[in-house]
Amino acid sequence: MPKSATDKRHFIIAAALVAVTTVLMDILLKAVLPLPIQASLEALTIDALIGWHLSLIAFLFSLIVVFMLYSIVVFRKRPGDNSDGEHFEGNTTLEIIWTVVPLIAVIIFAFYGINTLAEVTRSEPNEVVVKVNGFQWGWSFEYDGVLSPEMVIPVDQRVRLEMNTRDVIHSFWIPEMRVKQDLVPGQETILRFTPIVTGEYTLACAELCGRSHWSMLAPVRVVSASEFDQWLAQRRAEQNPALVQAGPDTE
Ligand SMILES: [Cu+2]
Repeated sequence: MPKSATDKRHFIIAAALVAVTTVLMDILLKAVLPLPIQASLEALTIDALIGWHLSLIAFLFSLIVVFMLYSIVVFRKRPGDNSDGEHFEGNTTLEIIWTVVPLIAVIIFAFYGINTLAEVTRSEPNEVVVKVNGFQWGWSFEYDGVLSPEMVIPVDQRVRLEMNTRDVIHSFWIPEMRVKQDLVPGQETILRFTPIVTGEYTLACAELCGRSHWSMLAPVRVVSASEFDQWLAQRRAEQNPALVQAGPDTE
């Protein structure tokens, strides 16, 4: 077989092995990734981005490891062969390819990332506003003057959290919603998401913030719109009976 044909055969075999390994690594990575349920619209968007990243990681891993292992095994030193390897210097075409292709991939992913961020952080009219207060070591929530130790939010409605901390940096994180945002002393930070699955979740602080950081948890309930209105009216009545008696304009 002429040398160029042999090279071509090696390349085709290695490329086929890269393709198969990419698919297997992609399946493996996505199977072992311990992601909780997708309970918000943002979870769908963010997981799609994570998925593409994992596919790219699977491909790059396979490209490097398969070519390396193939070379180690197929081109190993045979008994009695003491000859040197063939001498060659550089390959301009190859260098152009491995510069331009990753550059294009990085640009595509940058645009994809920017679009995802814009989508996840977008504002909407009629957002449900919750003021979130973080402190060492707990959370409190306020709905237009109504205080609550648990966070209750309506399903399928965009929530805007206006977050403040009275001491150190904390971080608001409900894994099922995927989004995460720091609370910074002296500066209000905003976090938006749209819950799509009713149920009970746990809010955790995701920033190491002191001795009892581990216990900085709060219950979160995603309920139907009518249940939310009922809950809010009830809490308002409990906290300020005078306001409720004053008339409907206090709602
Ligand atoms: Cu904290």
